[in-house]
Amino acid sequence: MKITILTQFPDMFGPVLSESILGRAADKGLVEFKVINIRDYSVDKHRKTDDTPFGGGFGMVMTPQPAFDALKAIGAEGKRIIYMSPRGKLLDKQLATELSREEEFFILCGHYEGVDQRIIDAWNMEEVSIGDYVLTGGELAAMVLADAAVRLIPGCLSDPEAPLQESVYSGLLEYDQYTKPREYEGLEVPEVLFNGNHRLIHLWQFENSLRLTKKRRPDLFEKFTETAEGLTKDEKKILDAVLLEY
Ligand code: 6GU
Repeated sequence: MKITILTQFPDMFGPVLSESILGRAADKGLVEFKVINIRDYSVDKHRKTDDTPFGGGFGMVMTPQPAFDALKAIGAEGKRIIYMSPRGKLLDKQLATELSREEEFFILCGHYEGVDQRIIDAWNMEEVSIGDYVLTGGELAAMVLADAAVRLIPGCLSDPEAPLQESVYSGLLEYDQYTKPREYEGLEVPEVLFNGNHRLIHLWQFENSLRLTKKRRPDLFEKFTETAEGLTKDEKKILDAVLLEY
């Protein structure tokens, strides 16, 4: 997969794309990141990329010329282009999964008050937001989107089942995790995790996930109870008990 990011702040991306799991995915050849500085395409003598908004208002708006020329120069015509914006549709697991299967896509990061609408319209961009809050720019959001998509590329994570078992991908929040030591400053790990009975351990984890999801994300919990299929007898019993609680 190839992901090309267009930004006025290319330096923000360095370590995020080269370290840890994203860096390893790039080393393995699963993904190629390219970061393009929009300023490099500005024909303005001060390399300006934004200007004041028509109609008045606060902030600066990205001008069409540098973005159009950058997009033409990198061959983005007819390609999937995402514009990171708090006005966009919310990033979720469906979109992350879909993007993880793309051969190539582009991400435009805006700043200040946004970009000239003609950039979005003429290049048929898809607006994507990462949540109901406003960031100072699209760069952090672009990194979130790239991370969420790349980790789902087959071969990126060591265990291919991992993404399916975790939190939102299974429909429930992930259960509590513990590691060594067994006792730390008088704090103990739940006894069930040591009894070697994988069925009991699984049921404890299932119950823990159910309770947590019901409390924190009633929306996900309701969806899970409506669509839950293929539960074992024991799992159903636990679900019924959790459903009956307060
Ligand atoms: Cl994609 N961009 C900005 N600037 N703010 C956001 C966002 C994106 N998603 C949520 N807030």
